[in-house]
Amino acid sequence: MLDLPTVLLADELLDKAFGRAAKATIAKGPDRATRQKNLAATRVQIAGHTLESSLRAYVKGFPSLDRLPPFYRELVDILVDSGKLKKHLGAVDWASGTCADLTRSAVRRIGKEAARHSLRLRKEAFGRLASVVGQIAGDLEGLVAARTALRRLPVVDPDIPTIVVAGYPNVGKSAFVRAASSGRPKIADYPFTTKRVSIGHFERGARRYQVLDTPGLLDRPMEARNRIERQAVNALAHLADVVLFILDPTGTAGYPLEDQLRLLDSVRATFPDTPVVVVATKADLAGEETPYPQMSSVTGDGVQVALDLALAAVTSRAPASGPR
Ligand SMILES: Nc1nc2c(ncn2[C@@H]2O[C@H](COP(=O)(O)OP(=O)(O)O)[C@@H](O)[C@H]2O)c(=O)[nH]1
Ligand SMILES: [Mg+2]
Repeated sequence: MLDLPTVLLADELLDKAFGRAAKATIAKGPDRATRQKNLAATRVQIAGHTLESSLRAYVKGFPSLDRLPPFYRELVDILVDSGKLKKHLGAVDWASGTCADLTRSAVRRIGKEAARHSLRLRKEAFGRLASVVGQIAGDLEGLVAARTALRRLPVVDPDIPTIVVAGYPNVGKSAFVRAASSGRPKIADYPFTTKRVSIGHFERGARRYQVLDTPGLLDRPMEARNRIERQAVNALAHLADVVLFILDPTGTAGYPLEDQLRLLDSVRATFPDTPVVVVATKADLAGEETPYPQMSSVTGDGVQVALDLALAAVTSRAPASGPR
């Protein structure tokens, strides 16, 4: 979801900058001495500019965490220490400016001094640039790690209405998301658990909706959650316009109906501002009676009705009362 710049480590960045500089082999000038000075100045300029602009692009390319949608902000907070990230970006910004200053003064000196000093001055400038980049080597490593973590965020659209599916394991949540989706649900990494989130889309008229299956988060009593999982649930609360709670009254999931109803209460308490719609699934199999509408993801019966009920709950909600 986040389009982040590729960040090079210190050595890679220096290789790139000095490699580009080395490609400059001829410089203009009326005589040999001037050409020698110009070549040294050009090399310093190329190396310095490459470093300055690459580092500046890293700083600009990282999203301002404050401007992310709340769902992502909450997840980013789990994945990276935003205080550290700010420090890394600050250091890289400093290095970018310092490379620019060093380059300017080195080029000026090469211009002022005799041609026989050009080579030495160029080497000194390269040494200083390398030293500046070396000082932020750890910060670049931090950015590379943050980028790796942030790229694993699930691609959800925080702006389209979202149905979040809940219920015990094996009740048929994934089967429902598949049955409800017009295409194949996308499977995305779910950074805070070993599970993977699946995201399906469907249309009603001109409007697009997404259905989200979040294994490991809304399939167990909330008390069993660790801090990170609780934060992930909080992130979901920003996203969910409605929770569709799936009951399996057939016993095939291995959880008694009584336990499932207790989880339902817990989910309701977790999302006090979000409507929760309940459906009973696996209607193609024999099961206990429940007062809830029935569906089967195998035959497809009742799947559209379940979606309609969920959407009716979304649209009837007063927009100002939501967690957004
Ligand atoms: N007969 C029947 N089986 C279903 C239905 N929905 C899911 N299942 C089966 O129940 C098992 C668990 O389904 P799954 O979607 O993986 O459950 P999840 O853990 O809640 O995501 C799988 O073997 C599915 O094929 C249904 O409507 N009818
Ligand atoms: Mg599943």
